[in-house]
Amino acid sequence: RIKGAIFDLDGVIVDTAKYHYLAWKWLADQRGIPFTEHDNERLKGVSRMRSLDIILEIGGLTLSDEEKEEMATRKNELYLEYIRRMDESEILPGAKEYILTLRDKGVRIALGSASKNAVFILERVGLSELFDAIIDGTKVSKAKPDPEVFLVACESLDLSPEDCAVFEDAAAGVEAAKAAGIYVIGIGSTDVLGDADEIVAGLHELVS
Ligand code: B16
Ligand code: MG
Repeated sequence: RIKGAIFDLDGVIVDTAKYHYLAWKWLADQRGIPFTEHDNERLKGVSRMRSLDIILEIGGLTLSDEEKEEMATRKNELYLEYIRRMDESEILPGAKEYILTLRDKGVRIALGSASKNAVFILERVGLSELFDAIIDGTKVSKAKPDPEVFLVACESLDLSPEDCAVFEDAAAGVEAAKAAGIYVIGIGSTDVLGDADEIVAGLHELVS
């Protein structure tokens, strides 16, 4: 029986991957980099800078740190244009219901996301109040698959990793949770989440 539940954001609570893709795609097109939705899978759960490195690698392009900084900032401006328009209709099926069920049982709730825009997104979709702790890309320095984000989430909930469970849709996130010694429920398909302790298609499957 778990005492704390740590949720990833993109791919678990909302589908912001489509907006990340549109923003990166626009920039990749500008640079003549062939970037597909299939490639976008590799960006899931990894930091903004790491995402840029992957895209540049696909294009075989080397940029200066300054140019990279500029490109990442531009990407975020484009991304913000999309997420600014989000509302509660974009919460993935079952996510809110499942979090409410856990809260009713006294389970403490945390967010464990790589995104620096996590607080803004939770506010847009009206879920911020349901979280006892929000650990995101602004609070940790080591990106998934490093366990830092999930370990800090456990600490913030005042619980040990053995008492918690992580809900993750990305391979990097599953790896991070495992490294933190936390039970992990993969959200999505078995081919990317093979290392998870359990796999479900979405949180709707867990709502009784
Ligand atoms: P930002 P998660 C991750 O969110 C996304 O999956 C990943 O694609 C993105 O690069 C990362 O956030 C950073 O996002 O540019 O908003 O800081 O899945 O960890 O909730
Ligand atoms: Mg994710």
